Amino acid sequence: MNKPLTLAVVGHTNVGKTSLLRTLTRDVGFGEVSHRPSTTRHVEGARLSVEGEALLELYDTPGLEDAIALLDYLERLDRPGERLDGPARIARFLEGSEARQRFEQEAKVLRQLLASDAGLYVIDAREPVLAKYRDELSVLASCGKPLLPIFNFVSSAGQREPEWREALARLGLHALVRFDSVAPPQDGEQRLYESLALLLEDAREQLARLVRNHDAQRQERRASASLLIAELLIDCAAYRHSVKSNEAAEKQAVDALRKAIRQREQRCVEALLKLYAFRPDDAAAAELPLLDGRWGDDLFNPETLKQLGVKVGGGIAAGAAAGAGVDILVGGLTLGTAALAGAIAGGALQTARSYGNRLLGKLKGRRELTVDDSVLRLLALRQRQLVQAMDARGHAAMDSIKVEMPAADKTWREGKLPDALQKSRAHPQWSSLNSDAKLSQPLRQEQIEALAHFLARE
Ligand SMILES: Nc1nc2c(ncn2[C@@H]2O[C@H](COP(=O)(O)OP(=O)(O)O)[C@@H](O)[C@H]2O)c(=O)[nH]1
Ligand SMILES: [Mg+2]
Repeated sequence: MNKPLTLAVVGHTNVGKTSLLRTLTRDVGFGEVSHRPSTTRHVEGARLSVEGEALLELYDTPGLEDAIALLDYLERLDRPGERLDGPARIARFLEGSEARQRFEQEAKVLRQLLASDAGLYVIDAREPVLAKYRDELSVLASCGKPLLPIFNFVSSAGQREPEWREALARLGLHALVRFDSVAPPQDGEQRLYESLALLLEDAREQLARLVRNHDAQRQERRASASLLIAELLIDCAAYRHSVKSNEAAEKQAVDALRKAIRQREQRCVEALLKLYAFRPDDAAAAELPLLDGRWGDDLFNPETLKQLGVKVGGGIAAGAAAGAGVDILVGGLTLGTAALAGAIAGGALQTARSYGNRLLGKLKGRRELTVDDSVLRLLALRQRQLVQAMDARGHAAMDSIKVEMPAADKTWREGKLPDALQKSRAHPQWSSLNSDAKLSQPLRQEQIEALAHFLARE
């Protein structure tokens, strides 16, 4: 077993050091992130392990606040006739009394860097390269530890990357990584660890393991997300509620159905957020691409469906159920439930639906409420958007998730619905929302997996 590689995350105050740690550890609760300067007052660490083996330790540090004065002070530490090198000067500084008084904050940072294998120097790429930053870099570089500059805020307008590159090159720092901790690039971690491996030859294998593990986890998360979405869709597709055919009872039943579906969607959202290690409210207040956003409230609005480009099927357009997003199928004595179930199972659902209105007018008895195809489409689209947004989101992000419309999601907008959903229509017992649910049926599991597979492949 190797010793974990230790890294000190250093840099000026408020450049995003704590944010970088949050994103690298996928821990939204790490430390305290604030736009106020000097929030991080002491050194705090986090450990990344793979299969129980600690591979990497990251230490957050307070920002360097007075590097100009410190550099002046360091330069005056040489005694007459002496010319100390960087690390010797830092050592002398740390032994002296100023390290416990005036430069207490700076001393904490330098001690941590000296105790680490390397430093990640976080840069707010929007800032001009001011004297205080040059001096800070000069102090840090004189510790004799490898330093990897990390460009944060690179997705912001007005960043000054070229200026920074030049300043870094003058100090002999040529390797650097662009890593925005709020919106990290897809391969951001990989690049970061690979660049580190160039500076730390001995840690190459450890870092490669981290990268592999990172990839594997991403894949696993996606697979689990697909399963969660598949289960949601099957729960909703198989949902069926039989109701007496009178206006009041129907209205009540339709309301209850809508509520149940919304709650079910919210449960899926919460499970997905948890899977991606985000907080429950990271998306609840999110602006959906829809109306101004309470998650789930506009699910049954035909306008919403239109906005999303979901093809609105017969059920919604046809009058009685207009705006309901609910298929009203006709059951009861005359038609016979068996006949109806047969029609559904035989794939004649569309037919049952187009005749729905006419039959409705003629038949009395019980009606069956199910969720319209368009609602299933919308549910699928939304959850997929959420997953995409979380995939691209750093754990340092503070704003709520903004879900953009994926450009090419034709399958769910207008294509034929996957077989698993068609099948589920005929199996009310597959829906956890139905009171007579039998969820452990192998056939149900099979369909969930098939649908998850389909979702993951897209
Ligand atoms: N937009 C954006 N904001 C960031 C990023 N990194 C940090 N911030 C914000 O910058 C501020 C300072 O971040 P923090 O991590 O506390 O900086 P520290 O003092 O260096 O630890 C906070 O308001 C963060 O939300 C980033 O990559 N993009
Ligand atoms: Mg901090």
